[in-house]
Amino acid sequence: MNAATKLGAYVLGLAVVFGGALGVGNMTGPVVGEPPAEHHAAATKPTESHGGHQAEQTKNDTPGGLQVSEKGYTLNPLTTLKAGKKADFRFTVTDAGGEPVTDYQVQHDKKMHFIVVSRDLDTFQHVHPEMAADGVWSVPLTLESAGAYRAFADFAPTGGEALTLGADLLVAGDHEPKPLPEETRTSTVDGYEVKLDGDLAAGSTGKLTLTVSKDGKPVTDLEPYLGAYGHLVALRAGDLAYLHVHPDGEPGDGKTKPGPEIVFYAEAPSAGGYRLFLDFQHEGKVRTADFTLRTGPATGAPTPDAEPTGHGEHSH
Ligand SMILES: [Cu+2]
Repeated sequence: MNAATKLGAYVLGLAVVFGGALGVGNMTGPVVGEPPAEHHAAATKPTESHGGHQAEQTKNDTPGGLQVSEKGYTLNPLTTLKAGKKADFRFTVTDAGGEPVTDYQVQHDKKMHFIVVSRDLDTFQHVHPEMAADGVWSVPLTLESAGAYRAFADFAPTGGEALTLGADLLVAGDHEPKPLPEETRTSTVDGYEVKLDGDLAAGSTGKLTLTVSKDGKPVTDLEPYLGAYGHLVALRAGDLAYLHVHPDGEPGDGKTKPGPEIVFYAEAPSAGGYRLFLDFQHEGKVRTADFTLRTGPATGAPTPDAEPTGHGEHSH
């Protein structure tokens, strides 16, 4: 048992945040967690207001995903990948005693969310490994090109708090890194167009609205994917820190519509460039839209595009 575990506070964090362990706030723990699904109600705690979560998120502002080892838990990649070759990528998470962790809580329908991005933030994959009885996780993975990648393991050990650990994966060969794209607020994928409204603000919570359309028509029948209509992962350019992101509402709560808008609240730990990746499901298939935002320094004033009410409720 991790001595640092502060279960009470942590449980709050668990309830609300979005998947991706976005740990702004070590103590809060990152999280994944819209608490939707009845079927894992035992693992996650009852829902709780976003306001409640925000209140408790102020203790420590070190973002998640920056460390390979944190709070006694360590991410250990066991496989070296070759460019363009699909392989069974294996890893463990070990505890303070060096033993592989085998007991995990379910967050967003899964015990492990595994995200791999190229270090230049050009490519993104969000996959769900399977764990063997000995605690070794594995997932088929292809990294198309050579270069440096960052892998994030987003999980919560049973009895511990949610964590996002990050490890570098290096793929041998020639590599041409891409510069961070200019600010991009529209993303096209498989005939879908996703538009991003709202802004990230350093040090306060901003509202981000993603609007999905297809062939020029709003998509109003998005399908729940891992307990939400969309999953947003946001990473800071320069060090790939995870942002704290959580969705506004969830399928079946009586007020959240299945599109065309998906609303998130996110807080940027600093001014700078960010890449955002949205997973959404429609007609049985999950697709990823990507965006680039640049945020200015904290001003204490509402960001220009933020809606007064949403912003007020969520700032702190
Ligand atoms: Cu996941």
